[in-house]
Amino acid sequence: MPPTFTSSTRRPETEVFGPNLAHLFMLYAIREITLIGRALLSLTRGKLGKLCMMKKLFAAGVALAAFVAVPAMAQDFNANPTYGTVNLRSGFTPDPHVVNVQSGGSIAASGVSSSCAGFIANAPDVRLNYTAGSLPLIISAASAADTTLVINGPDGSWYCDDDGGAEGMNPSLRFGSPQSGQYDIWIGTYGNASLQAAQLNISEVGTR
Ligand SMILES: [Ca+2]
Repeated sequence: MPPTFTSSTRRPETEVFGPNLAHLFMLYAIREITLIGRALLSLTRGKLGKLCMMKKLFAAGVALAAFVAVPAMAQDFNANPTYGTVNLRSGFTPDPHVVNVQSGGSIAASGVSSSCAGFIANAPDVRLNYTAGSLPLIISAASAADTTLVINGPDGSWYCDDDGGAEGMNPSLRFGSPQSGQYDIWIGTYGNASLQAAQLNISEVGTR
């Protein structure tokens, strides 16, 4: 039996498929008007348009940089150190060089590395610009509180200690053959974010 169209499956008479010259001409006209409009816009906007695009690209770049940078590191070793910069050349006197600081901050040092302890600030507490000789470099803290050390060395590596110092729960880091360059130093408070009075000692003598 041949198929038959019922009223519900029959295409309506008004719906036309295939080429329709009037329709094509209208599309063509719309396309031309759009192109002319765009050309006029770009002429009038000129440098402003370019500036807007550069701003957008810059914003996108900043957003991407932030996205890349944030998970990598909270500590900012480019920030100005809270308790100043120290410039020392091997053989300096007096030894130790002492800087009075407040340990601690709101950031868990474990974010730097799982081997780091305590709470530290974002900006370094002290920056040491060191010119090495043949002596070791010992960086330690002394405090009545339990303090920690986090150091970003000239090689870009992170060094941490909690209780390796001479007394109590003081931290100490010893560089046997230290590199010359920038040491960014954070003194942390172990276990909580409180600020505690502490002494940072920079020395070339002693064992720890
Ligand atoms: Ca400690």
